[in-house]
This record gives sequence, C-alpha cells and structure tokens, in this order.
Amino acid sequence: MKVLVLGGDGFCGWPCCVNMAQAGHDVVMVDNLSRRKIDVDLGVESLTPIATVHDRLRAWEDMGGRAIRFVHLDIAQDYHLLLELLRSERPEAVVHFAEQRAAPYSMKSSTTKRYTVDNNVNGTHNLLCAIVESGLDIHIVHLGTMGVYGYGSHRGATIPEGYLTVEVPQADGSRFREKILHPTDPGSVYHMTKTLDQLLFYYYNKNDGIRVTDLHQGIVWGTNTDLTDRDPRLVNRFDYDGDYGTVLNRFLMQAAIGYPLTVHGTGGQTRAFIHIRDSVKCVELAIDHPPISGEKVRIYNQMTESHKVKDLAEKVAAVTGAQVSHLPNPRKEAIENDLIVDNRCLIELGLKPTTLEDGLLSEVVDVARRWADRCDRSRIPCVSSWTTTQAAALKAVV
Ligand code: NAD
Ligand code: USQ
Repeated sequence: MKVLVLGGDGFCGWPCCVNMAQAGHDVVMVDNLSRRKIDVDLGVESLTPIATVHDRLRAWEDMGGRAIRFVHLDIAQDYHLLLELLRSERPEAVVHFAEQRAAPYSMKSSTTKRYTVDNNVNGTHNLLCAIVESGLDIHIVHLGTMGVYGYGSHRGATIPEGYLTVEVPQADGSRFREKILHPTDPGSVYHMTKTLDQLLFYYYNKNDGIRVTDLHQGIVWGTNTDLTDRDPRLVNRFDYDGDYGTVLNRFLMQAAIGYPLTVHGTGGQTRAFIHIRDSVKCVELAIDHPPISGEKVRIYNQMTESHKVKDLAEKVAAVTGAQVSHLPNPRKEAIENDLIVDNRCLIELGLKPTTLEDGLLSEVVDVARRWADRCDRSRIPCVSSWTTTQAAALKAVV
C-alpha cells in the first residue's frame, strides 16, 4: 500500500515509518523538520543522539530496508504543494502525526499559543481540504489524544471510544437516545487543538465522506522499537526537558542521573499510557482495518494502562532507588482525577500490550543511563506555567 506519513521524522512517526516499510508498504515521509528547529530555539537536544533525517534514511537502506522517500513540506503553510503531492503519489492512506504536540510549549507565551493553533488546526484542515479537492478516496489515520475527554472527574464512568450514548428529554416527557461525540474538556491550548481536529473530521466525514480513524492516544513512553534499535543512526528521539519531556520518560531519565523525580503537586493526576512499540502497532492495525465507505469517523482509545503520577514515581523509585520530590504544579489541572477507559477496539484487532512491568528497567538501563551524560540538568524544571497564579507559585520556590 502507498502511505504518506505526515510528521514522519518525529518521536511517534519515525518508528512508524520504518515499521510500515518493513511491512512492505511504499512509504513517503513528509515533515517540515519544525520539531528539530524548536529544539534549536529552546537550546535543548534529545537525550539520545539522533541522526539527520537523510542519515536516518540512508542507514535504513544500508541495512536492506525498503526505501522511504522524504518530502520537506509544511502541511499548515504549503497547501498547493500538499495537494500536488496527493495527486502525484495517490496514497491509499495518510498517517497524520504533523502537529505541535507539547502542552507546556503551547502554554509558554502568546506566540507559542498562536503557533500551536495555526499549525495544528490549519495542517489538519489543509489535509482534509486537499483530499476533497484531489477527488481521491484516502483513509486518514490521525494521532489524537486521550486529553480531549478531559481530566476532571468522570464520576467513575468508563470513557467510551469516542461516542457517548445520551438520552435527550422531550417537552412531552418522552426521551430519545442518540450517540454523540463525547464532550471535550481540553487542559491546554495544545489539547484544545486536538478537540478542534475532532470537529473538522466530523464535518468532512459527514459532508464529503472522508474516511478517518482518529486514534486517541495516551502518553507514549519508551524510546525504541526492535527496528530503530538495529543501528545507532536509526535511534529514536527521547525528550526530557521541561517543555517536551513527558512524565514517565522524564522520571526514567531523572532516576538515571540521580535527580529527584519531579511530581507536580500531589501527583494525584491519573493519565493513560502506551509504550512506543504498541503505538506503532496500533497505527499498523488502523491502516490494515480502514473504515468502509460511508462509515462515520472511527475513534479508538489508544492506551494500555492508566496510572496516577505519584504511583509512577513510586514504581520508578522502587526499581532505581530514586528520591521523589513534590513541586508546585505549573499547570492548572485537577489535583486528583479518575480515569477508566474502554480500549477494547485495538485489543480486539490484536494489540498485545507492553506493560510497565515489562519495560521500565530496561528503558532506564539501556537508554536513560546510557545517555545520561548528554543531559543538561538546567533544562529539567518545567517553567512554562498555565496562568499567572501558577507562575507566582513557581517563583515563590525559586
Ligand atoms: P513530535 O513533535 O516528535 O513529531 C511531530 C512531527 O511533525 C515532527 O517531526 C515535526 O517536525 C512535524 N511537524 C509539525 N508540524 C508540521 C507541519 N506543519 N508540517 C509538516 N510537519 C510538521 O511529536 P510526537 O510525539 O511524535 O507526536 C506525534 C503525534 O502524536 C502528534 O500529533 C501528537 O499530538 C500525538 N500524540 C503524541 C503523544 C506522545 O506522548 N508523544 C501522545 C498522544 C498523542
Ligand atoms: N507531570 C509531572 N511531572 C513532570 C511532568 C509532568 O507530575 O515532570 C504531570 C503533569 O502535570 C500532568 C501529567 O504529568 O498531570 C502528564 O504530563 P505529560 O507532560 O506527561 O503529558 P501531557 O502534557 O498530557 O502530553 C503528552 C504529550 C501529548 C499527548 C498527551 C496524551 O506531550 O502530545 O497528547 O501526552 S494525554 O495526556 O493522554 O492527553
């Protein structure tokens, strides 16, 4: 199958590109390399040393991998080039990873808020518009987020896979039942862009019959897959800094360098997690099982387990002997929440989850400890605050 991977140079996209090429697909990687540029702007680097995009692709071919072509293109800005690319390549599927994905980065300033909205919403809308204009029947597989459902209390209710069945009371006392998109409750400007993506998919699916699978993914942890582990030039990125590092990978790296684990507030925040290997597998499953013509947007909850942040810190501390610290929370978020998630669809399609128990120790030893000397400790603190209230609380402890 011909597959375009938008954002294929990123943390989730790169292992997906090689996995699809290995599976025999004809892969075209599209990226504007903005993530690498943001590293330069922020003055940070991936903990793992990552090769340039061209060296990565050459290394993959040197090792006998099926060639992956690279197209340098900004999907949010270069609409006509994107349309031309669709017309010339005629892909059967487009996997869409190409968004600014860090919540703290999206909350840094009015500039990063506006960039995140412009980039993410325009990029998704350009893709939908270009597919309609091309007249091609292309399946979009989009990487959405569990965060669209929100992290307030769900009062013990299980979060369904995208759609909620509601009963609507009528004036005459009768009721009717309807399946609606689950209400959204974003917790950052970044998460808000994902809720807007959802509406764009809903509309273009209803109006133009565009086939979409929206993968509501939890926090991805881990670094490499079996394929990106095969050569140092294929190694995947590992973000640990206060803007782009996600909680579990940050804890693993902090444990490896003897830095007290940075729990925000009480650590009562519950979040959903998935290992990078499983993330890659889920995208493969989504591509192999496209929606049929006329089907509404298919939504899968792409996560394998939920944990409270403080429990994760304790697990990592138990394995490594790390200290745990509780810091003022730079985010405006519930201090405690429940999170029960229905994830049956991907399990039924064949996903076999990698659990924390399977992977934690090897991730600390093989990756975080190995590259510990590349860590810039001054970039660990999370300094991007959600409002002036959180900024003042952060300042009070400096
Ligand atoms: P990433 O930043 O590592 O990768 C995104 C890639 O997209 C980068 O290579 C970047 O250069 C590219 N890109 C961004 N805007 C672009 C544009 N306008 N045109 C072309 N390329 C562009 O992020 P990631 O962690 O790989 O995340 C990929 C997707 O998965 C994102 O949409 C993110 O929201 C979603 N997701 C990630 C996680 C996670 O924990 N990493 C969890 C849930 C969902
Ligand atoms: N947290 C800490 N200590 C840290 C870092 C984070 O306690 O050092 C806490 C945060 O306050 C938050 C939780 O951990 O309560 C998760 O933070 P995170 O940075 O790991 O994840 P988040 O901001 O939600 O974003 C990440 C990805 C994003 C993806 C999302 C999936 O960056 O692209 O969409 O996970 S989800 O969380 O399911 O919405």
